[in-house]
Parts: sequence; C-alpha cells; structure tokens
Amino acid sequence: GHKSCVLWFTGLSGAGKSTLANAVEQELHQRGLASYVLDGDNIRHGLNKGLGFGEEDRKENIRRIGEVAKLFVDAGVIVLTAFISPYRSDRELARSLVEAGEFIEVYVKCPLEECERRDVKGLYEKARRGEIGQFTGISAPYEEPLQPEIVVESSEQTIEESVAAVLAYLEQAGIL
Ligand code: GGZ
Repeated sequence: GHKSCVLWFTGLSGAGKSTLANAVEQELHQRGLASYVLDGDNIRHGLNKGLGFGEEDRKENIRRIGEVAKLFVDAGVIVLTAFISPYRSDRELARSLVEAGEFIEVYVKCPLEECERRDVKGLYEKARRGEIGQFTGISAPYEEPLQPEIVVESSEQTIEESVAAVLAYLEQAGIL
C-alpha cells in the first residue's frame, strides 16, 4: 500500500510545474496508484472562476486549493497541485491542513530570464508592455521556498531527471 499525500509544485509561470506534475502523475498511474493533478485548467476555470491575480485573490485561490488537496488526501489519493502559489504564508497554510509528512513542496526552479525567453503563452511580453498587470516576477512578487522538500531545476535537468527525483523522494520518504 501507499500513503496519500500532496505534491505541491510551486514556481514562476512557465517554469514547468504543470508539465512536471503531469509527468509524475503518469508514472504514479502506471504503478497503479490513485493520483490527480489540480492545475489552472481544472481549478481556475471551475471552482475558482472569478478569482483574479491580485494578492487577495491569489490568497483565496491557494486557500481553496489547499482545502481541496486535503479532501483528496482524505480520499486516499496522491494529489499534485501546479500553481504559482507565490506567497510563502499561503503555501504554509496549505501545508498546515494535512498531517506532517503528507505535504511535499516541490520548487520548480527556473530563472526568470529563462521563463521569459520561453514565453510559451506570450504573457511575459504582455506583462513587460504593461498589458497584463501584477504579473509574477515582473510586477508581482514570487517568494522562493526556504525549505522545500524537493527542488528541481527545469533549465538544468531533463523532465525525466526531474520525474526521477520526485519519485526517489517519495520512495525514501516511505510514501511509495
Ligand atoms: C501570473 C498569470 C497572471 C498574472 C494570468 N500573474 O503560464 P500560465 O499562465 O499557464 O500560468 C499562469 C497562471 C497562474 O495562475 P495560478 O493560479 O497558478 O497563480 S497563483 O498561484 O498566483 O494564484 C499564467 C496565468 O495564470 N496568469 N495572469 N498576473 N500568472
């Protein structure tokens, strides 16, 4: 058997949180484990439709996601969340909702310059032009995790290496 837990991916827009969370989820699925990814596609367009990107709305976004993540853990599922979650205090609140050891913070580290170079959705360019306000890393803060359980550097490691690092952590932590 395995323990359920929250894998909380945090990092800048374009750092690779969703990509990594989905790749880890595939691995877990192949091992026959119940797992689920929460990301902007299924949360910001549904439960959290109507929330924006000001400090208060981001706080509420993350608070609700933390509560939903707790429900998944109660249901015995490994839940992977992929949100910028820029405020340390909001991530700590989410951590406090589950048992010690059940919250695994994964810092998907990537230099701002690299996220901006990738600019997958063209949002950084818009933010630089002032067409999008309060953009994380440009005109809104990102508070780096101080003691994340896992750090992956998406500009230094392949996706396969990053997936392996997350799985290795889960194995040594006795979750898998
Ligand atoms: C940051 C924004 C913003 C602003 C829209 N700042 O690359 P993406 O597109 O898919 O990821 C970003 C996503 C961030 O939503 P989160 O729910 O993860 O943010 S938070 O945890 O801070 O609540 C980006 C898009 O939404 N986006 N405007 N101003 N990202």
